Amino acid sequence: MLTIALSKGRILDETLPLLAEAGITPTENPEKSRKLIIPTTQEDVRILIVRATDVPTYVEYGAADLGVAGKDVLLEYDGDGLYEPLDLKIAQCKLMTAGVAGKPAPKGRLKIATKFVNIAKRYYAEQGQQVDIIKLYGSMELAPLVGLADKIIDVVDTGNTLRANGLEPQDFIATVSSRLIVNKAAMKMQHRRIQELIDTLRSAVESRQ
Ligand code: PRT
Ligand code: MG
Repeated sequence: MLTIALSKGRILDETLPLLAEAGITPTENPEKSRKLIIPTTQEDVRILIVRATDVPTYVEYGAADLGVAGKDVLLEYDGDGLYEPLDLKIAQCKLMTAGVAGKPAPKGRLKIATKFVNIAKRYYAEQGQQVDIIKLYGSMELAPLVGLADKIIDVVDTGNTLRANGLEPQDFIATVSSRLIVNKAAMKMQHRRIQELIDTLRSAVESRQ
């Protein structure tokens, strides 16, 4: 059995066409189904539906053999039991800082609100800048508007969400796309099977560029 962890939304939407090229199609629509384990047209392949930030956890502990996770999630995840053999080049965006448009940063120690606490710590350490980091779980754009923080760190695609809230993207941190991740033990135990899937997915990705 090969178990693949995916999150609903853009990652699922953009991964299913790639898996289809490897002959793997869910037998029911995962966006509509309430089931969290979805069988596929290949009897020995199943899909687990998990939160985007939980994908690396399922794969590291071997509850899933493979998964698809954003580079933002992987940079934030603290673990080393994962291979990252393939950039699927889907769900592309950027990690950026953002703040109130036209408002200069205050003097002294900045307050940074984000769900990416580890990324924030590393980024400001590299800048040699001391900051206070405030952990949030969502609606980050609100924080600078109500004085909870001076800046946020979030993923940005079109920037429309920032603009709609009077914020502007400021410093670039990293480009983000989704990666195929593989459990290390599974890669050894099911090497041929998984390598074959990686190769098929790689051709599917390349034929799109
Ligand atoms: O939603 P949930 O809390 O369950 O988890 P999640 O937000 O981590 O998952 P999901 O499915 O929203 O995102 C999965 C992955 O998609 C992320 O980990 C990123 O790698 C990638 N991705 C690509 C994005 C975006 N583009 C993106 N635009 N993730 C989030 N966004 C957000 C952005 O922060 C903004 O709030 O979408 C909103 C619209 O973006 P703009 O810039 O186009 O307005
Ligand atoms: Mg989301």
